[in-house]
Amino acid sequence: MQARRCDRTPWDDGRTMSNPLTPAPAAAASPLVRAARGHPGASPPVWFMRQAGRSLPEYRALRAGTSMLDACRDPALITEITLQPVRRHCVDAAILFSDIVVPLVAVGVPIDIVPGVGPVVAHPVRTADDLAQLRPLTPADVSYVREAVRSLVSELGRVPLIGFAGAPFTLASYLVEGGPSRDHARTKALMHGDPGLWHALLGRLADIAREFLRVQIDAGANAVQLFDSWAGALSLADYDAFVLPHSRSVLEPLADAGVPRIHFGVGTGELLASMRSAGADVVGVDWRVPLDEASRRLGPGAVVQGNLDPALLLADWPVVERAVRRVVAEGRAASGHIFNLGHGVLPDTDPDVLTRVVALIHSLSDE
Ligand code: 1CP
Repeated sequence: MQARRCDRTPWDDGRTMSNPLTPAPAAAASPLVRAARGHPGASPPVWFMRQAGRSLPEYRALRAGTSMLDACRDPALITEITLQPVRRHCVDAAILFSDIVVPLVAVGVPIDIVPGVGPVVAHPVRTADDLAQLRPLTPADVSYVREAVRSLVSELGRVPLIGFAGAPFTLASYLVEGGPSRDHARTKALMHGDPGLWHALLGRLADIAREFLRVQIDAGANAVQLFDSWAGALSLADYDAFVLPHSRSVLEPLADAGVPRIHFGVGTGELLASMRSAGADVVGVDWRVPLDEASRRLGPGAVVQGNLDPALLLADWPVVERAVRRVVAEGRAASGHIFNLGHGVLPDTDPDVLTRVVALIHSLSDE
């Protein structure tokens, strides 16, 4: 199985590496990694959250008859599904096909991923006894992830692979609620009602998330993203007191791992500066705050990722093109910009529009 070489990649367009003496593997010197380090090129590197998944007919065909969790434990399937959007769209990064609950399932938490719903937990975690069941993750628990990352790194060549994990708060929300939640009410009630148990739970989830990221980095992932998708449900005061220390304990110890760390959440306009202080190199921004305003809130030297509203991809092309150009222009206010959506690709998205967005962004370096 060979990743198709896209006809034209940002590596071939005449840009020069500012430090040609560094003997880094090609993926580690890619536009994505360079932008994350604050060395932007003429146009931003681009990938899409949920680029592997239901918008692709080849994904739906491959997944037919296999449950989501079984797919996440099969190195050959992980590899193929991860490569599909890279071949099709010529994006500047692959993201590992997995799920944020995979390491929890791997340590024995009874979770199923229900089609059309998401992760459902058979026995929600709400007491000290429940917490006692949550054991640490060891690399052997996720050997299929290590194997998939190794095979992907060799298939992808100079296209970087992004590994990921769920942040402690977002993982806790699924464990405490028992599944997807709109208001995260039980989670907030536990946070305020039993802060001791809350911090113990988040501490344990932070250890699991950090170990899961380390497995992926050790196997060759070129960047990692910490998804705190539901952090925007919190006030700044609650985020700072109950969540930030634990996200920091995931991200900070990985500083010396040598790969950029991206930290993303939805609806986090009020939390951006705090999220940056958790220690990531790049802060992901949803579509609610323009990237120039997000850069101002983040402070000097910040690198941003985002932030096209995924719903706009369902509009006519002139609307999409105008919005893409606006996001790229606003991203220039930051010290680096990785183009992405403000959240994941919606299942009804026409994949040809995604391909066209990538081509448009790559063409901007010629203007
Ligand atoms: O039946 C199916 O096909 C399952 C749908 C699906 C897919 C394709 C789920 C269930 N997870 C995934 C893959 C997935 N999950 C990826 C793949 C890599 C890529 O981006 O291409 C990633 C990065 C995730 C991470 C994830 N899972 C997050 C964080 C990102 C985000 O979208 O905010 C979250 C919150 C989850 C939980 C989850 N898993 C699946 C669903 C439908 C959900 C969300 C449920 C909810 O609304 O709470």
